[in-house]
Amino acid sequence: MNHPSQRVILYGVPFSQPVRAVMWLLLYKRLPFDMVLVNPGSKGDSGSRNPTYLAKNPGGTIPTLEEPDTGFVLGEAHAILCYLSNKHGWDDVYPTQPQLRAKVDWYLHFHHRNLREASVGLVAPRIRKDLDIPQSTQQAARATVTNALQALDTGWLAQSRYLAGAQLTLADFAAYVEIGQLQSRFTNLFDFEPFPNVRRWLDEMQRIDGHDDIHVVLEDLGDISVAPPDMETIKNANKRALGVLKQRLADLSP
Ligand SMILES: N[C@@H](CCC(=O)N[C@@H](CS)C(=O)NCC(=O)O)C(=O)O
Repeated sequence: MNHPSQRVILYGVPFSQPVRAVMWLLLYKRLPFDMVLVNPGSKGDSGSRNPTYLAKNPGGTIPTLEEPDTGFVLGEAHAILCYLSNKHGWDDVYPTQPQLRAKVDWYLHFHHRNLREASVGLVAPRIRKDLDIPQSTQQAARATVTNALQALDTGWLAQSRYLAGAQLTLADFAAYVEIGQLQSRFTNLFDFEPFPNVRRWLDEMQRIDGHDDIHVVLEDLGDISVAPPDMETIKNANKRALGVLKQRLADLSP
């Protein structure tokens, strides 16, 4: 039995893409956890740039994972996904066969200067007007995302059902939280028409257990391609997403 005090703690907000990747894996594997709200970039009490949080994760970003029973703390979404899979023996999503595992790692490394730019250059400029992200940065990010999707479409996803082969792996969770958010059913910030293999994979990923639970926040924000959402809408979307997550976690508890 998973006593509440032994549950892992995940720090972050559901709107954060790397946080969603970890939430999704935990829900998919039905491992109960506690979520502690940490606002990205804020220096306030519950902010990722507050000294209390920086003591856990000096990089000041979400997500961070903490194991209350061992005191172990870990940052970086991909490191967290790999650690959880190693610890719990989730070999289906993180295969132990060296070459299969290396293909998952290949995507996880590739992700950072490629599909991750979707958030930095396409989504963030609409959500965080205060950051004043220059047009040139946004254009460069769109070009990077387009090239990366081309590589996925003509490479990885042309050869196999999922990114690293025939099975769903950590690579798919990590990639979908960036790519999936851009679809017309969510933010509507990218046209996937030229990428048939990516579209096929997006459809598959939407059928994976936990998808709908972790995308409540985006469903509530809706199409942001024309008008950016106001702070109240973002706050309420995160709030409802946490409520749904709480309910889902209660269902998982023995
Ligand atoms: N490479 C990191 C990226 C994490 C990241 O950039 N998180 C954003 C939210 S989506 C954040 O915490 N930003 C706040 C800040 O940089 O101050 C990971 O995958 O965990």
